[in-house]
Amino acid sequence: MKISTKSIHIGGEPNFKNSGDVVVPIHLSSTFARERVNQPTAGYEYSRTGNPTRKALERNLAALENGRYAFAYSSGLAAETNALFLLKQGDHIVVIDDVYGGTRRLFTQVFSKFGLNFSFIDFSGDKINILNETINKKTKMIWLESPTNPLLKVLDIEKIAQIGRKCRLITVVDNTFATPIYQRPLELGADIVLHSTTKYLNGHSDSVGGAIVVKDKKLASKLLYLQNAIGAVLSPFDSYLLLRGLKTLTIRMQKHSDNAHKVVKFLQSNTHIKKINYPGFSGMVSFELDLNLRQSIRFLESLKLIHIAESLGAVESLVEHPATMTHASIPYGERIKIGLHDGLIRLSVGLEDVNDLIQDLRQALQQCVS
Ligand code: P1T
Repeated sequence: MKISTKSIHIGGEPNFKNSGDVVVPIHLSSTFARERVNQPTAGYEYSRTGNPTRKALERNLAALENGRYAFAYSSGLAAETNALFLLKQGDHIVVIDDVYGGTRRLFTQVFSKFGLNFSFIDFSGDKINILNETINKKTKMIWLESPTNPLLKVLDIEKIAQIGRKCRLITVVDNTFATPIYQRPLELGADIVLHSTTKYLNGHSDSVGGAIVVKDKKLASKLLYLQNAIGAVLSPFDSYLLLRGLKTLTIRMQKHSDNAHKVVKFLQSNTHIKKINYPGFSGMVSFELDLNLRQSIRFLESLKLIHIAESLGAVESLVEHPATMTHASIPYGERIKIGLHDGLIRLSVGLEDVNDLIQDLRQALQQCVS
């Protein structure tokens, strides 16, 4: 089955013994009655442990990433929390330097208190060998986003996963920006693929969620245990919304990508833009304005159609200022070292008519320098 077919059908197969629904019903029951003490009905006991709507979603997500097991959580950060709880005190994790600000905050401000140690380094492109120098006896995990947030660097997942395998590490790939339409990390040798489903997978800015997909049975049984023990699970209603959003993932991603290509072409013609980051697929673009902080803010506030908002990957275009919004929790020196300057703007190109988007960007660029 091709991915667009999987996203519509897997997990939602009609049950002809019941009513034959073609849409997965929302099972709100928090618990499930059983006839015998030792026999949960159809495998369900309690909705934190397992819920039929969430299960349908998890089957769909596993299929999309070509994995075998999927787990849905109440947010992307909850998914990350579950992945980190695979480790123990004293373990070391090598992390790509350009990650979502909230991810860095979770690692440096929360998990470091419990004895996990993190090295944030740039191992993109020909800097990949830095990995070998940074990995030590205590290293247990390599963590990356590709494309990264917000500089949109594309990493060589296959080579990184090879290094991970050789050193017996768990390679985690946050696939939020690429989605399984453009990149399937498990096929490239990664052990864990992770998503903030809040973004492209749901696609409509009306649900916060996260997911993990794996192939390995042992890893899956540890994650299943943690999902229940930690309890940050996705609700039945959000699971339904996500299943609904996923049905149009392929077609949405094609249009995000088409629109982004055209927006990039327009931005290239503007003299106030000194650098554009666009990986050539998906709908995320970031660019650096040759302007001061005040003018950059003025640009954002002059946009009429494109909303200034955190988050990305939805039908409506969103724009944000990483230095003061999504990555504000990173100390100034660190931020500049990574390359997150005050003039950097991140744009999530939505599904509007691209000429309306370009017109909005054009008038805002004129406003901010006038
Ligand atoms: O917001 P949440 O669903 O908890 O997901 C966290 C997260 C994880 N990974 C990546 C790559 C992300 O971009 C995010 C969340 N990012 C934003 C809210 C943002 O505007 O970048």
